[in-house]
Amino acid sequence: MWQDLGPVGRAASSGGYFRQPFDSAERECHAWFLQECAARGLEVEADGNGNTVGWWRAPGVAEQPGNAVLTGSHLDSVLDGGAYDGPLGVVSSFAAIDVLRDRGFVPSRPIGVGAFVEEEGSRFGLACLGSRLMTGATTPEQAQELRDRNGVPLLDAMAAAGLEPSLGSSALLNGVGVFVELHVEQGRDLVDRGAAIGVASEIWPHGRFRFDFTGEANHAGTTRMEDRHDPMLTYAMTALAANKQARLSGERATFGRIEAVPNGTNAVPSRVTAWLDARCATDASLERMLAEIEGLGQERAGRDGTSLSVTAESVSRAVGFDADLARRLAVDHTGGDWPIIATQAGHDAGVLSAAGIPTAMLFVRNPTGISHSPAESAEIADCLVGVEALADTLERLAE
Ligand code: HGY
Ligand code: MN
Ligand code: MN
Repeated sequence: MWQDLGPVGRAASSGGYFRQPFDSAERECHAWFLQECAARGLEVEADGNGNTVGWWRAPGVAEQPGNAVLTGSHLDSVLDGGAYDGPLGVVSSFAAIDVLRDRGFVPSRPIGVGAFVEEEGSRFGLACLGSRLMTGATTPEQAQELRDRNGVPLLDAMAAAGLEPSLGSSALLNGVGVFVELHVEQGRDLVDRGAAIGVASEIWPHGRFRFDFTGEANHAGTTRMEDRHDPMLTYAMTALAANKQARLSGERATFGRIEAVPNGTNAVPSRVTAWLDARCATDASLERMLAEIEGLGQERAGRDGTSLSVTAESVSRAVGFDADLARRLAVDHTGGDWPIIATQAGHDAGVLSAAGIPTAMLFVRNPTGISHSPAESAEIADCLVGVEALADTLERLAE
């Protein structure tokens, strides 16, 4: 399975992945998903948001409400992303079902493998769009306002990919009693602990905020420095202030995306738009950090004679996973209990947990801890341990 997915959407230059939702590479991943479901006789169900689940219902499995076990992850990637973030969870879910069948295990509950769409928000800007629509955390009205960087509306992108979107409506979670997502670790906690598998305790609150710096376009040569209203300067000082705030509080602030208008070489820009990704230990500290950074930006704008407006584009509140479930899944394994660790990375599991579905995450060790980069990695041995761990977990949940 890993080799089949490997070439899909991979850039020859960087080795990174471009699997943005509803584009050809991501749709090829989706077709692969459907093939793997068919190969295992899983019954495929899709919703109007682009999410899909393949169900394993052993013969005679009673369909009591709230007793289904859902696993899976996402197939879309960030721009120039790694191979594992998302797909490792989906491939491992199919492999775990194969392991359970090899063991002769017959689940007394339905087991589903899910593929959630646009988890990264890398095309339409809202993280976990598919699972947010599925749980109602985002309304269809909000979602249909979303556009990609070329101005293509979400519904047009879905239709262009051959889908018949019906945003918001989803029966995929009906009857789901528990969700468990396996994911490559995006950090070095497991490396430092010498553990191959970890269980998530919480997801830090985090958000994406668009900073619009407006100045005055002018000639790069004839305009004296003291006569300028240069938004690039206000942006630069705000980025440095954000970095300092995060270092002081031991939290996270990143400006990774920027657009300058008109982006000319010999002109002071009229406008600079930059996106801040901020992640903090609590909701309150996230709000505080944003206020600090915006305040420092406004102060600098005052000195530069520019203006700044900040718009929250995607906010994910703190997620505390079900502690009893985490402990139940983490203990009593050959080789010892799995560590229960926090993460600063958002996941569909966070959205389902916030919607009240008992949810757990399994992390697989990433030797470098690097993610959202072509350098993201995981050892095949650890990935295979992850498959066994997911199979054990599904067995505990579905027996
Ligand atoms: O950005 C995140 O936290 C996640 O990887 N989507
Ligand atoms: Mn990611
Ligand atoms: Mn992910």
